[in-house]
Formats: sequence, structure tokens, C-alpha cells
Amino acid sequence: VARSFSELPGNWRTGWLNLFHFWQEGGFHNVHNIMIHKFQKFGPIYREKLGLYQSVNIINPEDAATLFKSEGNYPERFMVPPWVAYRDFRNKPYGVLLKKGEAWRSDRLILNKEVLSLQVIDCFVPLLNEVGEDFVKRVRVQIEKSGRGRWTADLTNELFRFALESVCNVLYGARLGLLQDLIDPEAQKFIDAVTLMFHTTSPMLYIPPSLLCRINSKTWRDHVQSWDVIFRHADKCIQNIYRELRLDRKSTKEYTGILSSLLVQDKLPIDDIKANVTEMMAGGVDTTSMTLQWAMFELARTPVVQEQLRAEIFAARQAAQGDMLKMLKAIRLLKAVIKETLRLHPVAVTLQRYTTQEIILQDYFIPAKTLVQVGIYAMGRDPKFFTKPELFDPARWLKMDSTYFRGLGFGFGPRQCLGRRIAELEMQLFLIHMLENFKIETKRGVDIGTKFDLILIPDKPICLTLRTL
Ligand code: HEM
Ligand code: 2DC
Repeated sequence: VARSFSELPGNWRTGWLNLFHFWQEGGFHNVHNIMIHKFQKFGPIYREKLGLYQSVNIINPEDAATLFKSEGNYPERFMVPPWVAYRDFRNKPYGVLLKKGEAWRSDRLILNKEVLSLQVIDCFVPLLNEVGEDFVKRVRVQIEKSGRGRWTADLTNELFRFALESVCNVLYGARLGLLQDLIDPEAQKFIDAVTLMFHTTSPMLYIPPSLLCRINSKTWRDHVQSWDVIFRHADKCIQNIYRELRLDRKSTKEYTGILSSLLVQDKLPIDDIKANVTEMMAGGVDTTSMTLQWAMFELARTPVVQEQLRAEIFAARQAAQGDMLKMLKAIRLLKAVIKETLRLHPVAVTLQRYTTQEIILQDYFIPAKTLVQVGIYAMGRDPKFFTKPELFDPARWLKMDSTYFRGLGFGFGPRQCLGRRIAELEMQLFLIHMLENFKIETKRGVDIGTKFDLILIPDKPICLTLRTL
């Protein structure tokens, strides 16, 4: 018979003391390393308490499977307190990110059809493809300017602009022009606001929403201002499309983006459409751009893999004869490159679910309504689940005995990432165009670590060189 919940290893009896230790260990930027350390100390399951929040943490793919198979039709993850607090403070509606129960499920089913389903994602390909091509043009201009056949830079902001341009093209069916030299300052303000919003979230992660606005700290004020900019700018973009649609300026045949589909369908109230489109616009900037930056960095450090990938892309291009949909079906290694990048550099340090019934993990009873976190960053770097985890070896995904519950970068099940298909296509098309045109290089021996800023990001600027092939 399994052991009881109170027998779980970990220092879960002293919540505030733990928060203090956590803080001392540089915790707010080091969550991912502290977790690895705890799994080493306590084994594959431990219980912890930070401030008021209790959780059980697991690392084993089999345990993740047990958790997700029991999640039911209304899975709930940890609700990031400052995000909830902002919406309550300003009286803004929730989108799927923060909704629960039936309200979440009905929104989510409508959105899935427009954002995730196989029928609709083919429509995204031309929209994302043109943004990828424009990024290449922009790099070419920079290379010509340098007069040396190469361009060396920290691409962070360039990639933010690429990512926002991409997600807006599928949301609104319209270009914002962010890959030109002079861009709308409002768009840059939006980009900076999303980064600041994430950055100010992490220190407030374990403070309950009800307390947050009352303390009125600088972090909270910055956080509110960031969301204000995000909501205001998204609202402007949405209004533009709404107006155009009412004037009926758009043709009815061509695909004109997620927002117009949702408006024309009229299944979701306008406030819910707005809330969800705003979440997607904000969720589409730092996530894909950081993943692409890591992917290019890893490809630069492993030229052999870069050459294999380029060969696959050239062959796929040849075979597809200009048919992009066909080409995307012939790039197995590229898809593995993205999985491998997310293994070493996941955006989310953990996946979380509240249990809906009692389950058994590692022979311990876990009661219903417990927050269980799957440490996907720790899992991706553990030799028990990936041989030689430190190696960037995308081909491992094509030859592994089992990838069972190991590729969890976008989460799992009905609550998985809503933007997954957009993100995957956007990243595939970007890398196709970049590898067809440039060699990606980086200085040898520069080690880049990871920093927790709510999402995981590089701990220092990554400098890349793009060289004309
Ligand atoms: C949720 C990862 C890009 C919008 C999530 C979750 C993860 C994730 C791990 C939680 C899933 C779970 O709990 O099972 C990523 C990664 C991305 C990415 C790795 C890119 C590399 C995007 C993009 C969008 C987006 C481009 C917008 C179009 C969302 C939303 C949710 C979500 C709205 C909440 C869904 C819900 O609660 O129903 N993402 N994401 N993400 N993501 Fe993404
Ligand atoms: C952060 O302990 C660490 O995709 C916490 O596009 C647990 C936690 C809960 C939810 C996670 C969050 C972490 C990281 C960022 C995620 C978020 C769910 C969605 C969000 C993974 C792991 C993200 C980046 C969305 C954000 C959309 C938003 C800007 C509107």
C-alpha cells in the first residue's frame, strides 16, 4: 500500500522560512537550478511550500503521464497571481489563460477551431512564410551595409519584431511593418511592455492577488503599467480590423486572419474575443523569439548539425517544387531541432496541474486539489531520461527507444499551449529561410546560462554572426 501525503520528502512545513532561503539563493532568477538541486537532494518527488503556495514536484515522464491522464476535461494550472490581480484591479475580462471550468472550456473549444485545428493551420503558412522571407531581406540589407559579407549582432529585438509581426499577421491578416528600419513607436512600446510584464511578474509570483495592489510597490506599479500598454495597443489593433470589417473592405474569399473569423462567426461575445486576442498577441512575442534565438545559438555551436539540417532543407525544397505545405511535411530533422531546443531551453520551467482526484505518484498518495508541477527544465537535463543530456543532438528524437511524455515544451492535453501550431509553423518557416540563406556562427567557448524571468531566457546577450552562404 502506498505511503501517505505527509511522508513526502521536502521542507514543506516552513513556508515563510523557505521563501526567505529561496530569496537568499538568488531564487527569483534561479528557480530552474534550485529545482534541479532539490531533485538531487530529495529524489524524483518532493513537496514544498513557498509563502502560502504548496506544491508537489515531479520529474519522471511516467509520473507526468499519470498526472496528465487523470486531468479530466477541465484541467487547471497554477494561476499567476499578478496576472489575475491586474485584471481584477482594472476590471478586464479573462481570456483562456486565466479562465476556469465551463467558461474556459467553451471559449477554448471555439478558439481551438480557429487557432489549432488542422483545417485552419494551412491558412497560416503563406502569412508566416512572407514574414520569414522579409526577415531574410532585412538581414541581407544589414550584411550589405557592413561590406564584409556578414552581420554580427545581438538579435533579441530583431526577433521580438519578427515574432510580433508574425503573430499579428495571422491574428489580423495585416502587416505592421516591423521589419522596416523605421517602425511604429507604439509597436516597440508594446514589445518592451511584454518583456517588462514578464520581468515584474517573477518577484510577485508567490504573493496572493488580494495582497498585491494593497502593497503598491514599484514592481506592482510597473506591472500594471505594462499590462495597460499591452491592453491599449491590442485594443487599437482590434478596433482597426473591426472597423474595416464593418465597412466590408475585405474580400470574402481570401483568409483574413483569426480575428475576422471570430468576428464573422459571432460565437464568442466581443469582450471575450478581445481578451483572447490580446493574450495571443502578448503570448506570441517573447516565447517564439527566445526559442529561435536559442535554436540559432545551438546550431552555431554544432556546425555538423547545422549542415545536416541545411541538407535536409535543400532536399525538401527540391522535392516540393515550391509547394510549402508539401515542404513542411519533409523536414523531420527541423522538427526535431525545435524539440531539442525546447528540451534544453524550455520557455516554461514547469507544467502544473491541480489534481481532480486522488492519484499515486512514486508510491505516495496525492490528494485531490493538490498543485503538482512537472519540472520540464530539470527533466530535459537529467541523464536518466536523455543520454548525454548536455549534447545538442536533435537526431536523438528520431532514434530514441521512447519519447513517452518527454517532449512537453508546449504542455499537454486540452489545456496545452493555444499558440502551439502558430509557434511551430512560425519557427519552422523562419529556420528554413535562414538556413537557406545564411551560415549561423558564434564565438567559441562563450557559455550562456539561463535566467528565470517568469519565462526562461538567456542570462546574457547572445551574439550571433550571419554570413551569406
Ligand atoms: C500556454 C509554451 C508560444 C499562447 C502555454 C503553456 C506552455 C506554453 C508550456 C502551458 C501549457 C499547459 O499548461 O499544458 C509555449 C512555447 C511557445 C509558446 C514553448 C513558443 C515557443 C505561444 C504563442 C501564443 C501562445 C505564439 C499565442 C498565439 C498561449 C496561451 C496559453 C499558453 C493563450 C494558455 C492556454 C490555456 O490556458 O488554455 N504555452 N507557448 N503561446 N500559450 Fe504558449
Ligand atoms: C512560471 O511557477 C513559473 O506560455 C510558475 O504565452 C508556474 C507557471 C505558470 C504558468 C506559466 C508560467 C510558469 C510561464 C509562462 C507561461 C505560463 C502559462 C502561459 C505562459 C508558460 C511556468 C506563456 C508564456 C503564455 C503567456 C501569455 C500571456 C502573455 C498573455
